[in-house]
Amino acid sequence: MTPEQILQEMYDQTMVGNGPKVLELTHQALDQGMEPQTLLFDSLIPALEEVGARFERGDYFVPEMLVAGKAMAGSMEVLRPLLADTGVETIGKFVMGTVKGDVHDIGKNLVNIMLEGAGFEVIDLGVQVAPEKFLAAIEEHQPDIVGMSAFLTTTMPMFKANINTLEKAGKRDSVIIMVGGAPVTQEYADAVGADGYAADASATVKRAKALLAQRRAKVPA
Ligand code: B12
Repeated sequence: MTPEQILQEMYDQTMVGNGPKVLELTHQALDQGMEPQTLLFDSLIPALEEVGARFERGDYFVPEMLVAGKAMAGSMEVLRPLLADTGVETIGKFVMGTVKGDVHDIGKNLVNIMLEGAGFEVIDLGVQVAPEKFLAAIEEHQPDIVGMSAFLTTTMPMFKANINTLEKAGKRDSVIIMVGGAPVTQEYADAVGADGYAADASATVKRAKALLAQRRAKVPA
């Protein structure tokens, strides 16, 4: 198969949630020397975007979203070590979680991979993370940045709830807070009082580095 054929086939098989085939194609593509980023950005992510669009139109239902998500996640497990170059020196600590009430984790996991690749130590709290759990993780790990992910308009208000909990505990100013997820915008991030927002994983890495540099320039180590 040509690289274009592999990307197309991977897209089609992700859309129908054929995990084993997507995994096989992932290995085949890598064996042929294709870049992991190409598989991610030119096949897997577009496939999930289309799955979301079909769900919105009523052509797909939750089970279809679930199997498509699983198919992508299986491939990401193979791509993860290739994207996250472990040789990089640690540049900062990042605690990350999907907010309470929300189980979407594919976008968050992708951000984690890219952050690790850029040299961040990432502590992943998983999904459905309650405000108290974010607080406990901050107290335990003392991260530079806390990232909160939300994929539902109904769970986005948890950003504010989390920030309120940190404020009450006197921890708000000890961390940089970044928020993200499909429905989140810069305006929303500003409205809840987050320090940073990014629309995708590579923008998150850039923004995280910039926020960290700003903070370190202000606070002498
Ligand atoms: C797969 C999927 C699921 C899977 C999730 C599997 C999993 N393990 O994640 C399952 C089937 C479980 C699911 C369930 C539901 N889902 Co759903 N799901 C999706 C789908 C198709 C893809 C999401 C995804 O992973 N995309 C791929 C990644 C790579 O997305 P991304 O946005 O590009 O990610 C980037 C950024 O967001 C950013 N980012 C992400 N996190 C963070 C964090 C920080 C700090 C930063 C800075 C950046 C950042 O970086 C990421 C990487 O580049 C979307 C459609 C869509 N277009 O988003 C719907 C979607 C999010 N789901 C939706 C809905 C409605 C639901 C359900 C309520 C359905 C139902 N009736 O039960 C449930 C809710 C369950 C719950 N309580 O959470 C709606 C939400 C609508 C809304 N406006 O709120 C969407 C938009 C579908 C649609 N078009 O209607 N879903």
